[in-house]
Amino acid sequence: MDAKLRIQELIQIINQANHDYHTKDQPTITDFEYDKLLHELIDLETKYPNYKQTDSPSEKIGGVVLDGFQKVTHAVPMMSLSNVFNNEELDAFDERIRKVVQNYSYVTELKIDGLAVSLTYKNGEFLRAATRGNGVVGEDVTSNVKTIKSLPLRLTEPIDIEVRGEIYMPHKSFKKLNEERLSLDEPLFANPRNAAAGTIRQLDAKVVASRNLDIFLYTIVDASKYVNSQMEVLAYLQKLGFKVNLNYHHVKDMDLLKSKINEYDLLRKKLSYDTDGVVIKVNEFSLLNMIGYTSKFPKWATAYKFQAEQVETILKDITFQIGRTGVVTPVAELEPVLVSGSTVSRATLHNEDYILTKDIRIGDYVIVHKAGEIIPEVLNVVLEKRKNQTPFEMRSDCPVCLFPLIRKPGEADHYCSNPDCPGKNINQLIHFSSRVAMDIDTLGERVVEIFHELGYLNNIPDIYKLHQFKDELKEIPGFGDKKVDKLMEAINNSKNQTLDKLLFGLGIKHVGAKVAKTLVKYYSTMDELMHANYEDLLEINEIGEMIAQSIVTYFSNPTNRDLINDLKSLGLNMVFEKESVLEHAFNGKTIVLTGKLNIFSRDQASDIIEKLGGKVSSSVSAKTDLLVAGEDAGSKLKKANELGIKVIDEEEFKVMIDGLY
Ligand code: 1X8
Repeated sequence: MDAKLRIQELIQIINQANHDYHTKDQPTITDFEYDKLLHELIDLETKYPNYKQTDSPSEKIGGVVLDGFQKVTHAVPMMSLSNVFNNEELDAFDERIRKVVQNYSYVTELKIDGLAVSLTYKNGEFLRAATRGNGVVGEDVTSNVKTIKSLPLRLTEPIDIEVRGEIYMPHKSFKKLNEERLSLDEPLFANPRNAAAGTIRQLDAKVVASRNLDIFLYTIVDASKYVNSQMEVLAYLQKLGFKVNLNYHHVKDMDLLKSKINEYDLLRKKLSYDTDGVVIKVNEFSLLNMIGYTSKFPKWATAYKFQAEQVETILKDITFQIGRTGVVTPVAELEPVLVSGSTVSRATLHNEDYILTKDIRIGDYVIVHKAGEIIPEVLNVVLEKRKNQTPFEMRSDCPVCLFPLIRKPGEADHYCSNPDCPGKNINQLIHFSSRVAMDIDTLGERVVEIFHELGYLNNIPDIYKLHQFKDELKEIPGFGDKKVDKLMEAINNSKNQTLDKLLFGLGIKHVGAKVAKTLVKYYSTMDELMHANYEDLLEINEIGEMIAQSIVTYFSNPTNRDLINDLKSLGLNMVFEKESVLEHAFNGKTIVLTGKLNIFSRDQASDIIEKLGGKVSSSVSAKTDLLVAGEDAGSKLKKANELGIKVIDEEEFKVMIDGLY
């Protein structure tokens, strides 16, 4: 078959399969068949780029990397909605409408907790997506929105139309993303809405494609050009191929409206995405202008807001847990309850101050929720239900080794004072060998615990001495020749692990996976980092006072220095092999950014400099090689001139990196 025809045919089949799966939730082909067809299409498009079509599903893979986002002025502003929180306020909303018009009905729809976008189609083809922004001016996020699987790139009719809806992150994708971030010691997104908003502002569309955002459409701009009511809008959007949330109802009186709202409140707990209320709109378009608008909201619509998911339960006990840094954390032992879809029986209480400030006591009724939809947390106490519980007192000794706990001035955490605490050590070992750190396959949590119990593993260097006990290990029930040999090989291989993974594995406070990666770019050997001083560390953009202090404190401790020296003599890699950095003028140079940049954001400019092998510093000194001065540059520009340091403006900067980013 002719390639052009086959491409057209494949696009048609795959788009239909996409629509069946992502929009209608009724798959018609298997994942395997889908992947096969998509591969065939991508192969053909690579061979015959001229035949690539604008609505090709291969467009959804991402690939565009932007410098920033263009501003978009909305032809019709994107308004927000007024809120009501109870039935009295809902009645008041209805009465204001009833004063103006009589024969009207309402449409109820779920309020999706995501971010609003406006999509423009021309001749039925997807042209542009813009965020709400401040309602008047938003940002062009077309290449990111294009990656959303349920979004049609071509409508079923060749019309010009602008539609609006909500982009959201389903719970499953959110959980996966946060679990990944947790394992990398990166800050968690507080909720799916923040995660969706953060994702849509990613510059790399491939990252967006990997995070599985989705979209529900609910409005047409200038809808009365096409249809006469909101019920018809929802039907027409579906006909055009859009994904519409099907939990909508046409309601004709207030009693029915209120009982529907109660139904929605039960329903939303079972859904796979966040909703924060019910949107209530007058259905008949002919009445809307009569009811009118305030400066911010339409008067013919409102949002009935739900209470956030918080659950009451009994705090049965407060126990204590030691982590890999030696911090002892109080943990709430709860009467198990269902919170945001899973049973919670333990929750963090953070530290002594958290408990005392909220006056949390054993035996109290407490309110729990899931921070970032993952970490169960006690929010507060139901004081009305308190009987005669005794106030909390922080434990004074380590739950594992019984050494005294110490709390340093200015810190909220309690530490075990035993430098060789077995509780701390075992958690350190588990972290060190984990996949995200040294990645020692088969040396998982359970194996570490067994070896520790039997006295073979007490600290990190012991891992690299295990081979001395190979014969003994093979005698442990469940181990045997093969398993031990495999473990020895994995341990040996881990000696060549990259320096950033080793650094992360050491468990230095505040040095997560990302910080470790940054550090090795500036200090490419362990020795250099060990001798780095506080001021030098602070020169690095991403390193703040807390991290810098923590690194200096760690390496000034003789126990830690001995540990590093041990690991060095055991043959661990202590050098970071730079990936072949382009030989660019920025390579090895210390560069300062100042003033207002217009083409790049600060973060982008810093990123680019670092990718080209330069260091970004925040202050001008004799060590500075180059100053990039944006608009209204002030004291740093003056100082650079005084020191005779080379200064370029943003345009020159752009020229210097042109073609590279
Ligand atoms: C915001 C939202 C609306 C709808 C659903 N979710 C939202 N977040 C809807 O109409 N179904 S309408 C809206 C707005 O007008 N600001």
